[in-house]
Amino acid sequence: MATDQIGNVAFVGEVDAGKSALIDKLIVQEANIGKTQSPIFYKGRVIDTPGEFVDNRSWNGALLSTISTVKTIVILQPATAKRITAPSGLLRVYPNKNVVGVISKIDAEGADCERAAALLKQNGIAGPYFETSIFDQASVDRLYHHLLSLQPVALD
Ligand SMILES: Nc1nc2c(ncn2[C@@H]2O[C@H](COP(=O)(O)OP(=O)(O)OP(=O)(O)O)[C@@H](O)[C@H]2O)c(=O)[nH]1
Ligand SMILES: [Mg+2]
Repeated sequence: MATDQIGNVAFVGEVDAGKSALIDKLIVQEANIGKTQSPIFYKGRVIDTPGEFVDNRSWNGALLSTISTVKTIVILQPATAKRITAPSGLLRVYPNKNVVGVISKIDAEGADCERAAALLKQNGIAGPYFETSIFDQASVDRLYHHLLSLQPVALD
């Protein structure tokens, strides 16, 4: 088990995309896997955001200010979704951040990874994409190691 913790990263995506469940598998934390009501800041600046921040245009501003301080944004596109999870153009506000595309819930019924990848690509999110299931730790670990390589942070 790695001793390093990922940090300096915000997770965004529609309601039920699987952000909180994925963070629960990625970092050691006080479990918080119910409905996310407001941004949650974990050690090392790992930020969980509520899906409403992308789903409701009127909260897009709150999303932008919440993620303004992190270096990396992880955008979750559920393999089950038929539409893009992030409003087009929203993530282009910060051109200097890393944007990592994650195709989540790949084990779920109706999952279609190719459709999810096409949606991410159409919306300007570059690959490679990380396909994850919270029931497949190896898939979570691949994302973990990528995030670590982007943001090697020394934590107390
Ligand atoms: N089958 C499957 N279910 C998942 C996966 N990830 C999350 N879920 C389930 O999807 C539901 C929503 O997951 P959350 O992590 O709470 O979703 P969220 O993106 O944090 O949602 P909000 O907090 O509302 O924005 C929960 O019932 C999870 O157990 C996955 O990889 N596979
Ligand atoms: Mg949540």
